[in-house]
Amino acid sequence: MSAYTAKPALVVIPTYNEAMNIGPMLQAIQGHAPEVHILVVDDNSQDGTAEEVKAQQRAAPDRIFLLQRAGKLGLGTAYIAGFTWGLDRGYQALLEIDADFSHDPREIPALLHKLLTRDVVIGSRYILGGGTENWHPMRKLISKAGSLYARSILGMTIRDLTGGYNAWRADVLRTIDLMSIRSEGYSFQIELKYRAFLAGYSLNEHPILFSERREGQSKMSGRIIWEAFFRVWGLRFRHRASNARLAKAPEDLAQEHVYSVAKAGLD
Ligand SMILES: Nc1nc2c(ncn2[C@@H]2O[C@H](COP(=O)(O)OP(=O)(O)OP(=O)(O)O)[C@@H](O)[C@H]2O)c(=O)[nH]1
Ligand SMILES: [Mg+2]
Repeated sequence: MSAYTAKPALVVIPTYNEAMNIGPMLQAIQGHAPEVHILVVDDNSQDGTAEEVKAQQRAAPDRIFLLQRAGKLGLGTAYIAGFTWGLDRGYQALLEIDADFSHDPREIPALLHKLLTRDVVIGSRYILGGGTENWHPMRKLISKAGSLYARSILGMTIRDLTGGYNAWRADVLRTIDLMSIRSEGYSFQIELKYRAFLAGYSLNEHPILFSERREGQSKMSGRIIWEAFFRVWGLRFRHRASNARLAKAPEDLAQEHVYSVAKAGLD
């Protein structure tokens, strides 16, 4: 535990045109979890999002960081860039959260506390105590059915696979080879969890209440929903291929397992 507690957690926030949300969100995170560091990954938003971050950064230059990318490159690569930035700097716990207040920053301490004894903590709308607020019944149905669909194809027991309010131990993110992930949007969230599951890490769900975004517009699209719909099959076939590989090389598997357990024990 010592390495984990020695360095604060890093909260990563991807933003695209979130100027009205990001200032209050940075304030709220600092209010509820004053010890964390925050990295905003902004994709050249044209509404002044980066300027809002810089304004807050002046008051907390050692705790708020900004990664600016050239254009809208997608949620998945924004997280890969943010996680890589954090891993390179030795953060031992990294947390994903949206900028728009759909994810209540009050839950950050609870998610990080659970992470002390788990590898991954998933903010979950679909376990007891969790839920969605003010959602159109159709959106609720699509989201719930999407998680159920992915869960049954991938053979996982996690109830909320598409959510983006999750805490990760650095070990897990290092092991799952972030750079090879090509998914975007919801399927990015599914793939991260699936890779951690395949690598044998323990995934634990923590109930969260998901609210409608506070300001601004959604960046999700029908294309992103369809991407998730088809991509889970690709993930599953890759899983089958890796099972076949492991069946051929049980000694290698044993080696890998011992290695990951030993690594986990170091923290
Ligand atoms: N850097 C970056 N951030 C993005 C991109 N697309 C979305 N985001 C951010 O990712 C988070 C989630 O996107 P949202 O549009 O809120 O998606 P959603 O929560 O599924 O949809 P709503 O409930 O309608 O808001 C927000 O903080 C967005 O600003 C992108 O291409 N690049
Ligand atoms: Mg949102």
